[in-house]
Amino acid sequence: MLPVDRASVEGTGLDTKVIAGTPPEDPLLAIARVYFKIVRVLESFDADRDFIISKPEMANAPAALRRLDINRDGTLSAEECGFSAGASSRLPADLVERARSAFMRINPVLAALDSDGDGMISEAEITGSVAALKKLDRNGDDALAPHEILPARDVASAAFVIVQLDADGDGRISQAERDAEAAKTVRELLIGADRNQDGLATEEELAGEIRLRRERKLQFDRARGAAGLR
Ligand SMILES: [Ca+2]
Ligand SMILES: [Ca+2]
Ligand SMILES: [Ca+2]
Ligand SMILES: [Ca+2]
Repeated sequence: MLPVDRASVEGTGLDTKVIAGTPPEDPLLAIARVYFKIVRVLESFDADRDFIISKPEMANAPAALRRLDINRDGTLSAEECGFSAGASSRLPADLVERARSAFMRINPVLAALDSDGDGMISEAEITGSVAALKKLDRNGDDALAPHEILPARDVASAAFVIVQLDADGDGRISQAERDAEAAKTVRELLIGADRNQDGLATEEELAGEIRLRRERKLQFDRARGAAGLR
């Protein structure tokens, strides 16, 4: 598709600049640039740095993963995959542990590679990485584009809430954890998420509630716009 508009058709003089054939940039590309640096596994896969994992780059995944094994123990820890607790090493150890496990779980490429979900990529999982990556290729074009690699926003937001508040580390927010001071700003969200009112909000329930609220807000904004109340 060529971006042709009135100005590029009418002869308006010799200084007219005609820009043609530049495809619109994938809006996810800007996010991918940052994301590939965080999830170092992706940076290691992406040899030509176009933020797409091509078929040959997928085929080379085991070798690319082995390069990340800094301590040469044959497995990749979350840290070797790019996890970092940040500069403030004063964070409580249990919070760092929850963040580490969320890092391996919510980043689709890491979740796919860590097939047994133990938070590390073993030698066997490195060997099986080509097949694991293929499962992420939803549109079957033999390449992984940013839309197939980036985590779903609602899932990431829910995981963030769990990491912050899940004091006993069971992956859910209990009533007691909900009543804690730290939960003050999201208490209403947690109560809303607990649909069956068993006093527990799971990561899945939370992601659903966040998605629902975002959709409702979108609808509200649209209705307001349609009514000329912008
Ligand atoms: Ca690439
Ligand atoms: Ca290692
Ligand atoms: Ca594993
Ligand atoms: Ca694809």
